[in-house]
Amino acid sequence: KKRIVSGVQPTGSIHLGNYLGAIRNWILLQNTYDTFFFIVDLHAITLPYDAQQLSKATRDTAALYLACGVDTSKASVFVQSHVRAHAELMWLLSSVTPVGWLNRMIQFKEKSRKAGDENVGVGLLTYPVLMASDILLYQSDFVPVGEDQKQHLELTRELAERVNHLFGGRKWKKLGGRGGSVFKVPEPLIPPVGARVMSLTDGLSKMSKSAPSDQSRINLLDPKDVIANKIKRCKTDSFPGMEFDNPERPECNNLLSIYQLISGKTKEEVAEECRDMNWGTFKSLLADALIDHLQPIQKVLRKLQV
Ligand code: AQP
Repeated sequence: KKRIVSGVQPTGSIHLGNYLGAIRNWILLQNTYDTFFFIVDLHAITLPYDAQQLSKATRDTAALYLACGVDTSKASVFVQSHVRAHAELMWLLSSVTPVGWLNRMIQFKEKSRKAGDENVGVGLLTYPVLMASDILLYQSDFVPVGEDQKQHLELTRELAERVNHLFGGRKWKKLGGRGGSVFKVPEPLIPPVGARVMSLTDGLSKMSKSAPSDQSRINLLDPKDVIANKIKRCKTDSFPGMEFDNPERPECNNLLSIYQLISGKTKEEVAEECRDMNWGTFKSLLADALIDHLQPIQKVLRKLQV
Protein backbone atom coordinates (compact mmCIF):
# COMPACT_ATOMS: atom_id res chain seq x y z
CA LYS A 1 0.00 0.00 0.00
CA LYS A 2 1.14 3.54 -0.73
CA ARG A 3 1.65 5.64 2.38
CA ILE A 4 0.17 9.00 3.37
CA VAL A 5 0.94 11.31 6.31
CA SER A 6 -0.82 14.51 7.32
CA GLY A 7 -1.54 16.61 10.38
CA VAL A 8 -3.12 19.72 11.80
CA GLN A 9 -1.71 22.03 14.46
CA PRO A 10 -3.62 22.14 17.75
CA THR A 11 -3.74 25.92 17.68
CA GLY A 12 -6.76 28.18 17.58
CA SER A 13 -9.98 26.79 16.35
CA ILE A 14 -10.13 24.26 13.51
CA HIS A 15 -12.06 25.86 10.69
CA LEU A 16 -13.79 24.95 7.46
CA GLY A 17 -10.53 25.49 5.50
CA ASN A 18 -8.65 22.93 7.61
CA TYR A 19 -11.61 20.57 7.24
CA LEU A 20 -12.25 20.88 3.50
CA GLY A 21 -8.57 21.30 2.59
CA ALA A 22 -7.28 18.47 4.77
CA ILE A 23 -9.23 16.42 7.36
CA ARG A 24 -12.26 15.60 5.21
CA ASN A 25 -10.08 14.14 2.48
CA TRP A 26 -8.40 11.84 4.99
CA ILE A 27 -11.64 9.93 5.47
CA LEU A 28 -11.58 8.63 1.90
CA LEU A 29 -7.81 8.18 1.81
CA GLN A 30 -7.76 5.93 4.90
CA ASN A 31 -9.70 3.28 2.95
CA THR A 32 -7.08 2.95 0.23
CA TYR A 33 -3.75 4.00 1.72
CA ASP A 34 -1.58 3.24 4.72
CA THR A 35 -2.34 6.45 6.62
CA PHE A 36 -0.70 8.32 9.51
CA PHE A 37 -2.63 11.30 10.87
CA PHE A 38 -1.08 13.16 13.74
CA ILE A 39 -1.62 16.22 15.87
CA VAL A 40 1.38 18.43 15.22
CA ASP A 41 1.94 19.90 18.66
CA LEU A 42 5.69 20.48 18.12
CA HIS A 43 4.81 22.81 15.25
CA ALA A 44 2.30 24.60 17.46
CA ILE A 45 5.03 25.76 19.87
CA THR A 46 6.83 27.77 17.19
CA LEU A 47 4.67 30.77 18.14
CA PRO A 48 3.97 31.96 21.71
CA TYR A 49 1.57 29.54 23.46
CA ASP A 50 -0.03 28.65 26.76
CA ALA A 51 1.04 25.15 27.88
CA GLN A 52 -2.28 24.23 29.50
CA GLN A 53 -4.27 25.41 26.53
CA LEU A 54 -2.01 23.51 24.16
CA SER A 55 -2.48 20.30 26.07
CA LYS A 56 -6.28 20.69 25.97
CA ALA A 57 -6.23 21.67 22.29
CA THR A 58 -4.14 18.59 21.49
CA ARG A 59 -6.79 16.28 22.99
CA ASP A 60 -9.61 18.29 21.38
CA THR A 61 -7.96 18.06 17.97
CA ALA A 62 -7.61 14.29 18.34
CA ALA A 63 -11.30 14.09 19.27
CA LEU A 64 -12.17 16.21 16.24
CA TYR A 65 -10.27 13.85 13.91
CA LEU A 66 -12.38 10.98 15.23
CA ALA A 67 -15.61 12.98 15.06
CA CYS A 68 -14.88 13.85 11.42
CA GLY A 69 -14.60 10.14 10.63
CA VAL A 70 -10.94 9.21 11.04
CA ASP A 71 -11.06 5.52 11.92
CA THR A 72 -8.29 4.21 14.18
CA SER A 73 -8.79 0.68 12.87
CA LYS A 74 -7.61 1.97 9.49
CA ALA A 75 -5.34 4.93 10.27
CA SER A 76 -2.58 5.48 12.81
CA VAL A 77 -3.52 8.50 14.92
CA PHE A 78 -1.00 9.96 17.34
CA VAL A 79 0.56 13.05 18.85
CA GLN A 80 3.73 14.21 17.10
CA SER A 81 5.70 14.91 20.31
CA HIS A 82 5.05 11.35 21.55
CA VAL A 83 7.31 10.02 18.79
CA ARG A 84 10.75 11.40 19.54
CA ALA A 85 12.12 10.43 16.16
CA HIS A 86 10.36 13.48 14.62
CA ALA A 87 12.56 15.87 16.60
CA GLU A 88 15.65 13.67 16.22
CA LEU A 89 15.40 13.46 12.45
CA MET A 90 14.72 17.18 12.33
CA TRP A 91 18.11 17.85 13.92
CA LEU A 92 19.88 15.67 11.37
CA LEU A 93 17.99 17.31 8.50
CA SER A 94 18.59 20.83 9.78
CA SER A 95 22.33 20.23 9.54
CA VAL A 96 22.03 19.78 5.77
CA THR A 97 19.40 22.50 5.17
CA PRO A 98 20.77 25.74 3.72
CA VAL A 99 19.49 28.73 5.72
CA GLY A 100 18.76 30.48 2.41
CA TRP A 101 16.09 27.86 1.60
CA LEU A 102 14.29 28.64 4.87
CA ASN A 103 14.56 32.41 4.50
CA ARG A 104 12.61 32.12 1.26
CA MET A 105 9.55 30.51 2.86
CA ILE A 106 6.49 32.74 2.46
CA GLN A 107 4.83 31.47 5.65
CA PHE A 108 7.93 32.35 7.70
CA LYS A 109 8.07 35.82 6.18
CA GLU A 110 4.36 36.44 6.87
CA LYS A 111 4.23 34.95 10.37
CA SER A 112 7.46 36.58 11.54
CA ARG A 113 6.28 39.95 10.25
CA LYS A 114 2.99 39.57 12.15
CA ALA A 115 4.59 38.29 15.38
CA GLY A 116 7.33 40.94 15.51
CA ASP A 117 11.05 40.20 15.88
CA GLU A 118 11.00 39.79 19.68
CA ASN A 119 8.50 36.94 19.44
CA VAL A 120 10.11 35.01 16.61
CA GLY A 121 12.00 31.94 17.80
CA VAL A 122 14.38 29.93 15.63
CA GLY A 123 11.68 27.23 15.57
CA LEU A 124 9.53 29.37 13.30
CA LEU A 125 12.35 29.49 10.75
CA THR A 126 13.06 25.75 11.00
CA TYR A 127 9.34 24.81 11.02
CA PRO A 128 9.54 23.40 7.45
CA VAL A 129 12.48 21.15 8.45
CA LEU A 130 10.31 19.60 11.16
CA MET A 131 7.57 19.16 8.58
CA ALA A 132 10.07 17.45 6.27
CA SER A 133 11.05 15.17 9.12
CA ASP A 134 7.35 14.30 9.80
CA ILE A 135 7.01 13.21 6.20
CA LEU A 136 10.37 11.61 5.41
CA LEU A 137 10.45 9.63 8.66
CA TYR A 138 7.59 7.47 7.38
CA GLN A 139 8.87 7.18 3.78
CA SER A 140 5.56 8.70 2.69
CA ASP A 141 4.44 8.54 -0.92
CA PHE A 142 1.84 11.31 -0.76
CA VAL A 143 1.03 14.26 1.48
CA PRO A 144 -2.50 15.71 1.30
CA VAL A 145 -2.25 19.47 1.88
CA GLY A 146 -3.98 22.72 1.05
CA GLU A 147 -2.36 25.19 -1.38
CA ASP A 148 -0.73 27.09 1.50
CA GLN A 149 1.58 24.15 2.28
CA LYS A 150 2.77 23.59 -1.29
CA GLN A 151 5.99 25.54 -0.81
CA HIS A 152 6.85 23.60 2.38
CA LEU A 153 6.26 20.34 0.59
CA GLU A 154 8.53 21.44 -2.24
CA LEU A 155 11.24 22.07 0.36
CA THR A 156 10.67 18.56 1.77
CA ARG A 157 11.21 17.11 -1.70
CA GLU A 158 14.39 19.13 -2.19
CA LEU A 159 15.69 18.02 1.19
CA ALA A 160 14.97 14.35 0.42
CA GLU A 161 16.84 14.71 -2.85
CA ARG A 162 19.73 16.45 -1.13
CA VAL A 163 20.06 13.71 1.51
CA ASN A 164 19.81 11.03 -1.18
CA HIS A 165 22.57 12.77 -3.11
CA LEU A 166 24.81 13.26 -0.04
CA PHE A 167 24.29 9.90 1.63
CA GLY A 168 22.45 7.63 -0.83
CA GLY A 169 23.68 4.91 -3.15
CA ARG A 170 26.95 3.21 -2.20
CA LYS A 171 27.53 5.54 0.77
CA TRP A 172 24.14 4.51 2.18
CA LYS A 173 25.04 0.83 1.74
CA LYS A 174 28.34 1.29 3.58
CA LEU A 175 26.37 2.81 6.47
CA GLY A 176 24.32 -0.39 6.62
CA GLY A 177 21.45 0.78 4.38
CA ARG A 178 20.01 -0.99 1.35
CA GLY A 179 21.74 1.17 -1.22
CA GLY A 180 19.56 3.27 -3.51
CA SER A 181 17.92 6.23 -1.82
CA VAL A 182 17.69 7.07 1.87
CA PHE A 183 14.33 8.81 1.55
CA LYS A 184 11.36 8.47 -0.76
CA VAL A 185 10.62 11.79 -2.47
CA PRO A 186 6.95 12.50 -1.59
CA GLU A 187 4.29 13.98 -3.87
CA PRO A 188 1.69 16.56 -2.77
CA LEU A 189 -1.95 15.56 -2.97
CA ILE A 190 -3.87 18.79 -3.45
CA PRO A 191 -7.67 18.51 -3.65
CA PRO A 192 -9.15 19.85 -6.93
CA VAL A 193 -11.72 21.89 -4.95
CA GLY A 194 -11.25 23.09 -1.36
CA ALA A 195 -7.47 23.45 -1.51
CA ARG A 196 -7.87 27.12 -0.71
CA VAL A 197 -11.02 28.02 1.17
CA MET A 198 -11.21 31.79 1.37
CA SER A 199 -12.23 34.16 4.15
CA LEU A 200 -15.92 35.04 4.53
CA THR A 201 -15.06 38.70 4.76
CA ASP A 202 -12.54 38.89 1.91
CA GLY A 203 -12.64 36.46 -1.01
CA LEU A 204 -8.99 37.16 -1.80
CA SER A 205 -7.51 36.04 1.56
CA LYS A 206 -7.31 32.49 2.82
CA MET A 207 -9.61 31.43 5.66
CA SER A 208 -7.21 31.18 8.59
CA LYS A 209 -7.05 30.53 12.33
CA SER A 210 -4.98 33.61 12.98
CA ALA A 211 -7.20 36.15 11.20
CA PRO A 212 -8.27 38.60 13.93
CA SER A 213 -11.96 38.55 13.05
CA ASP A 214 -13.89 35.40 13.92
CA GLN A 215 -16.48 36.51 11.34
CA SER A 216 -13.98 35.60 8.62
CA ARG A 217 -14.19 31.85 9.28
CA ILE A 218 -16.61 29.06 10.09
CA ASN A 219 -15.18 27.08 13.00
CA LEU A 220 -16.15 23.42 13.00
CA LEU A 221 -17.58 23.87 16.48
CA ASP A 222 -19.63 27.00 15.79
CA PRO A 223 -23.22 26.61 17.00
CA LYS A 224 -26.10 26.70 14.51
CA ASP A 225 -27.06 30.33 15.08
CA VAL A 226 -23.44 31.49 14.82
CA ILE A 227 -23.03 29.73 11.45
CA ALA A 228 -26.29 31.25 10.17
CA ASN A 229 -25.22 34.68 11.37
CA LYS A 230 -21.72 34.50 9.85
CA ILE A 231 -23.11 33.45 6.48
CA LYS A 232 -25.76 36.15 6.64
CA ARG A 233 -23.11 38.81 7.29
CA CYS A 234 -20.42 37.56 4.90
CA LYS A 235 -19.21 39.74 2.03
CA THR A 236 -21.35 39.90 -1.11
CA ASP A 237 -21.36 41.89 -4.36
CA SER A 238 -23.97 43.63 -6.46
CA PHE A 239 -23.92 41.34 -9.53
CA PRO A 240 -27.17 39.50 -10.36
CA GLY A 241 -27.33 35.70 -9.84
CA MET A 242 -24.57 33.36 -8.63
CA GLU A 243 -21.64 32.14 -10.75
CA PHE A 244 -18.33 30.30 -10.49
CA ASP A 245 -14.97 31.55 -11.80
CA ASN A 246 -15.73 35.23 -12.36
CA PRO A 247 -12.50 36.96 -11.23
CA GLU A 248 -14.54 40.01 -10.27
CA ARG A 249 -16.59 37.86 -7.86
CA PRO A 250 -14.13 35.99 -5.59
CA GLU A 251 -16.63 35.81 -2.70
CA CYS A 252 -19.29 34.30 -4.94
CA ASN A 253 -16.86 31.69 -6.26
CA ASN A 254 -15.68 30.81 -2.75
CA LEU A 255 -19.16 30.33 -1.30
CA LEU A 256 -20.35 28.30 -4.29
CA SER A 257 -17.26 26.06 -3.96
CA ILE A 258 -17.99 25.57 -0.26
CA TYR A 259 -21.59 24.67 -1.09
CA GLN A 260 -20.37 22.24 -3.78
CA LEU A 261 -18.14 20.41 -1.32
CA ILE A 262 -20.61 20.35 1.54
CA SER A 263 -23.56 19.23 -0.62
CA GLY A 264 -21.56 16.61 -2.52
CA LYS A 265 -22.98 17.95 -5.81
CA THR A 266 -20.94 18.52 -8.97
CA LYS A 267 -19.86 21.99 -10.03
CA GLU A 268 -22.31 21.86 -12.95
CA GLU A 269 -25.20 20.89 -10.68
CA VAL A 270 -24.41 23.74 -8.29
CA ALA A 271 -24.01 26.26 -11.13
CA GLU A 272 -27.40 25.20 -12.51
CA GLU A 273 -29.16 25.17 -9.13
CA CYS A 274 -27.88 28.58 -8.00
CA ARG A 275 -27.60 30.52 -11.28
CA ASP A 276 -30.76 32.61 -10.77
CA MET A 277 -30.66 32.91 -6.99
CA ASN A 278 -30.13 36.21 -5.24
CA TRP A 279 -27.63 36.47 -2.39
CA GLY A 280 -30.30 36.16 0.29
CA THR A 281 -31.70 32.88 -1.08
CA PHE A 282 -28.26 31.41 -1.70
CA LYS A 283 -26.99 32.35 1.75
CA SER A 284 -29.83 30.60 3.53
CA LEU A 285 -29.31 27.51 1.32
CA LEU A 286 -25.60 27.50 2.20
CA ALA A 287 -26.16 28.12 5.91
CA ASP A 288 -28.64 25.21 6.11
CA ALA A 289 -26.26 22.91 4.22
CA LEU A 290 -23.37 23.82 6.52
CA ILE A 291 -25.42 23.33 9.66
CA ASP A 292 -26.69 19.92 8.40
CA HIS A 293 -23.14 18.86 7.58
CA LEU A 294 -21.47 20.03 10.77
CA GLN A 295 -24.10 19.05 13.32
CA PRO A 296 -23.43 15.28 13.24
CA ILE A 297 -19.70 15.99 13.68
CA GLN A 298 -20.41 18.24 16.65
CA LYS A 299 -22.72 15.62 18.17
CA VAL A 300 -20.05 12.90 18.06
CA LEU A 301 -17.51 15.35 19.41
CA ARG A 302 -19.68 16.21 22.41
CA LYS A 303 -19.93 12.47 23.21
CA LEU A 304 -16.15 12.00 22.90
CA GLN A 305 -15.46 14.94 25.17
CA VAL A 306 -17.70 13.72 28.00
N1 AQP B 1 -8.07 28.13 4.00
C1 AQP B 1 -7.65 26.90 3.78
N2 AQP B 1 -8.12 26.20 2.73
C2 AQP B 1 -7.74 24.93 2.51
N3 AQP B 1 -6.87 24.25 3.32
C3 AQP B 1 -6.38 24.90 4.39
N4 AQP B 1 -5.53 24.54 5.36
C4 AQP B 1 -5.35 25.58 6.23
N5 AQP B 1 -6.09 26.63 5.81
C5 AQP B 1 -6.74 26.25 4.67
C6 AQP B 1 -4.93 23.21 5.47
O1 AQP B 1 -5.20 22.71 6.77
C7 AQP B 1 -4.15 21.81 7.14
C8 AQP B 1 -3.74 22.11 8.55
O2 AQP B 1 -2.93 23.24 8.56
P1 AQP B 1 -2.16 23.77 9.80
O3 AQP B 1 -2.35 22.95 10.98
O4 AQP B 1 -0.79 24.12 9.35
O5 AQP B 1 -3.04 24.99 9.97
P2 AQP B 1 -2.65 26.38 10.31
O6 AQP B 1 -1.57 26.88 9.41
O7 AQP B 1 -2.50 26.47 11.77
O8 AQP B 1 -4.06 26.93 9.94
P3 AQP B 1 -4.29 28.19 9.25
O9 AQP B 1 -5.69 28.58 9.40
O10 AQP B 1 -3.70 28.10 7.89
O11 AQP B 1 -3.45 29.09 10.23
P4 AQP B 1 -2.79 30.44 9.98
O12 AQP B 1 -3.70 31.40 10.65
O13 AQP B 1 -1.52 30.24 10.70
O14 AQP B 1 -2.68 30.68 8.52
C9 AQP B 1 -3.04 21.96 6.11
O15 AQP B 1 -3.08 20.85 5.23
C10 AQP B 1 -3.41 23.23 5.38
O16 AQP B 1 -2.99 23.19 4.04
